[in-house]
Amino acid sequence: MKNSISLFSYYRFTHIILMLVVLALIPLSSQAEKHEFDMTIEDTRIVLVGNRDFHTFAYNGQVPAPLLHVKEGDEVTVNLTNMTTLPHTIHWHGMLQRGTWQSDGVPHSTQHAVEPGETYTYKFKAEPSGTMWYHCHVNVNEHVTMRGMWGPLIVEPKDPLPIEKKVTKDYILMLSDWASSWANKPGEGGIPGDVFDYYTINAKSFPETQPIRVKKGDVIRLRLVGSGDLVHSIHTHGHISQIVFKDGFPLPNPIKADTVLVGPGERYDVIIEMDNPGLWMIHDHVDTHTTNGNKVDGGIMTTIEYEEVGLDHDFYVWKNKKFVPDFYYEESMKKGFGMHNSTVFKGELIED
Ligand SMILES: [Cu+2]
Repeated sequence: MKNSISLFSYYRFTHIILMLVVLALIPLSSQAEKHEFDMTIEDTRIVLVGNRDFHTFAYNGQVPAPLLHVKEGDEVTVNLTNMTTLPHTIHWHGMLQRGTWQSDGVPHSTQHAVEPGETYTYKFKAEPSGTMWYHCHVNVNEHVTMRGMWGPLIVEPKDPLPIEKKVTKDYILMLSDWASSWANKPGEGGIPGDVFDYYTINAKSFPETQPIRVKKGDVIRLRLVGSGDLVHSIHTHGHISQIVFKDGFPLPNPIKADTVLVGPGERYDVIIEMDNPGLWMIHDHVDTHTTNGNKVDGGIMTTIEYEEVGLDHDFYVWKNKKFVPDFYYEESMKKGFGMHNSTVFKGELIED
């Protein structure tokens, strides 16, 4: 009798322990995480190409701004400190801000702009998922278009699509346009009639952009972000691009294309199978966007480099190029969730 009771309590005990373990593990995968990031804005000088520099108002002193990588449903808190001499904000482009409209970052509408020396805290839930971005909402024409106030916000979906799971390399390409007449006149510019004469991917013009290095069998995802003022027509040679997401939302049927139009504010996620070894151009098909200060070649251009074919071809422009990883945040994207600063994008601090 005594034995059967102790056996019964033993089973009950192990059952309870097992249930507790299961209960603890199940929500772990779906549980919302809390992230808190401190961010500054600093007067910074960056170089687009050659000696073409620009005075920027840089989040954490870099252009593009740091990668914010979170999961759908996570709670995000960002303490923003303005160390420049002009007011700024952060608008979290694409976030629904349900119940948190005062974190939408729009001066005169949701908050007072963050004055020099002040700190403002943004708090919101990361929804919906997808390729999002963040940018200042004060004098957008100047601050976003030609002062580099933009960065990527990637919200991973709870349930990724089967095609997303095939991706082996993930790249972020933020497209911008710059009018050099305002390069060193902070607080001015961004007016009708501005003549844009520099065009960039992640704030660099060809030949200062970097190659996309792949091998046969890779499946790459290009997250194209229209962070400037013009429409860009991104053409990939030798491959079929599948447009899978528009502004973070999955398309009911992915569109096959070789050219993708990206307008201001828009995002397109393009998934491409690397099935054709070679050296292949990716460029803006708006011809004027492949110039630097009115000179060809330049602007929005890069190359897909397959390791199978090597770089040792006398015609290849980037034959001896110094390779800088993480230019497309591809290394930062592997680091898991959080805020990732990148030395690649760091500018030179401008002291008063
Ligand atoms: Cu601003």
